[in-house]
Amino acid sequence: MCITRNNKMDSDALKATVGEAFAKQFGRQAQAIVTAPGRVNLLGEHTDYNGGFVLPMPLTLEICVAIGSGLKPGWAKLYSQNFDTSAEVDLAGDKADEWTDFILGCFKLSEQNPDLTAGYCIAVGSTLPMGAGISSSAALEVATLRAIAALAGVDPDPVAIAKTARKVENEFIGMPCGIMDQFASSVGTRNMALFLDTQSLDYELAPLIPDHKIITLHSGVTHKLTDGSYEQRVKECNSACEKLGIGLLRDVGVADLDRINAIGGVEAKRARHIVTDNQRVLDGVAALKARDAQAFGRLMSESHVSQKDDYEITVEETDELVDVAVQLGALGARQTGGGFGGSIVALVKDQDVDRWCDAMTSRYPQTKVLAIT
Ligand code: GAF
Repeated sequence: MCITRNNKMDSDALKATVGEAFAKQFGRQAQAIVTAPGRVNLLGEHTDYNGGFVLPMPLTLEICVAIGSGLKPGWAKLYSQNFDTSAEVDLAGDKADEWTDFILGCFKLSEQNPDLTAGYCIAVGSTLPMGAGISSSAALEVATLRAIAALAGVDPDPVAIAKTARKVENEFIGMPCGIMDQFASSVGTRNMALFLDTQSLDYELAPLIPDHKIITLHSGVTHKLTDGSYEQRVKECNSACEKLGIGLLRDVGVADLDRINAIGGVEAKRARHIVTDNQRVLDGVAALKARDAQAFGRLMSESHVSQKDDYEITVEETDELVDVAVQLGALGARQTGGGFGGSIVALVKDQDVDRWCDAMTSRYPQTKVLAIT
């Protein structure tokens, strides 16, 4: 049976356990406790730093941050409940290539301009696995920025939070990502797909298809974007733009495919993925509105092939899982997120969900169903 696959801990329960951990660790009550979700992306991969379209959806898996004042001026005392680890961070210091960098970056770049000469205590807990390609770092940034705002008594603008969280990644962490993950975490609504134009930041919520579920399945291969492959893709897209004489790959579309193919080399492949995945987002939104599960599933599977052949960000394990997912009855499936492992996402009819989950996880014991939405 497929009954315990979704994480049972909801936001309130997570907040309660992180609040307790905070009190135990720091001997005082937290002054604010907030959460932020991870996301699964349905269509439009690596399109965000090209000014394109994306279609992510927030998950019920979240990161929780509890915050309060501290005793050591100029320092944040941190505690990770999941890893039972403590750290002390100098708020005047630089990044240390640790998980604490995400929090430090938020303190430095938050629009609330927190007093960096004051002391802070922070406890972090999570139902969101790391390395699963479902945006644990964006969720940590959004939760930390929300916590800093809550401590200042401010109700922050979700779009501003998303922009600052991306800035933390780009300017403090040094990761040249787009805004999809931070936007989905800060602005998205549960159980709704978020159609975002990453250039204008115009967005629209689109309902999921009735009688079907979006299943997020961790492949068991840890996704890591720190080995330079992500930066490499960004550079290749920039190089494609130079060859095409345009500012952003957003400025070309499927009508320009002949021109794109003519530039040749790796740039043509990367650009082809971006323009076709942009188009798949537009077609996917239309399919959601028409409640056309067959069409949506087909777009998901086509997107996987494009990620595999043109963007070259899939791994053997996710390629196999996607193939088998469809053989076992999914209407479509694709690797989701930054790539090189992580999770796949599949569209499955309600009536097939239990059988499909059981078949996938018994055939591939290293996989785990993370969410059924
Ligand atoms: C990662 C990045 F952080 C996002 O901005 C996006 O580019 C994604 O990979 C790929 O679509 O999650």
